[in-house]
Amino acid sequence: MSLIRPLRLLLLGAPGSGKGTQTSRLLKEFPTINAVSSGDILRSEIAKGSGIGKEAEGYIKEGTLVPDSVMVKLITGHLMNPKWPGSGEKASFLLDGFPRTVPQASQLDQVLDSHNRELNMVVELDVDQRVILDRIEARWVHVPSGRVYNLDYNPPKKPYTDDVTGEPLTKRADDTAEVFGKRLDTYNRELAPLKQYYQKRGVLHTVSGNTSDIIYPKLSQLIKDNFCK
Ligand code: G5P
Ligand code: MG
Repeated sequence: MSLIRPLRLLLLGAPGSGKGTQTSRLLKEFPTINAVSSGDILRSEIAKGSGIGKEAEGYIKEGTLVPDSVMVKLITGHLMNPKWPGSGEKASFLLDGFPRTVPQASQLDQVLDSHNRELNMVVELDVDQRVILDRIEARWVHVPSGRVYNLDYNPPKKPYTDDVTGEPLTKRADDTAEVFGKRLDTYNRELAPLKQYYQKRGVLHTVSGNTSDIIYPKLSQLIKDNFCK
């Protein structure tokens, strides 16, 4: 499906609500979208052993947020990098996991607005938080690509192995019941002011459902209604 004008989308959603899952599905249906996941970028920095990775690792393991200044620099640097296909004025992009505080949102807006690339759709994935913990405990990931599996819901073809590269899958260090509880608390604390911020900008939508199969058609339709006709 092709877009008739650039989509600049942010997905908001609790840990495990399915932001990564919805992103992969959107990229299949709308191949011109370029996606950025702040969590995936941080995990690849950790895997590389970079300075930012070393700084971020402790926060992630604790289930707390990496400081706003670090995140804004890291992600806006990515969005503005001319080598990234999503960086042009006419390009479409999707943000997964950034911004997640009001200071991050307003600093990102300053950068994007000054390049005529303001966010034009923010969608909250509203999933009952009681169904999420089971998913997280069954999640396995392929860090280099960001591909996400679930032993029950979307298992890899070969157990604990990435479908595309054949490399082993790993568990995320923050996918334990204890750390997950903290991540959820952090999300719930930041969500209301962030939603209010985007509501004022007139770009906020919410899609509700307790499985990704229920949410996806609603999300896809929202994009088609606003960006395909
Ligand atoms: P992340 O990496 O952004 P979270 O906590 O926001 O992490 P997470 O855990 O990556 O979000 P998700 O992407 O919303 O969750 O969910 P997902 O991976 O698609 O789905 C979860 C699991 O459920 C998968 O196994 C999937 O297969 C399965 N699943 C999906 N749908 C269904 C379904 O319908 N049914 C079932 N049964 N299963 C399903 O951030 C990590 C950390 O990085 C730092 C923070 O420390 C953060 O905690 N960070 C930031 N810090 C500051 N500012 C920022 N902007 C930051 N961004 C990241
Ligand atoms: Mg994710």
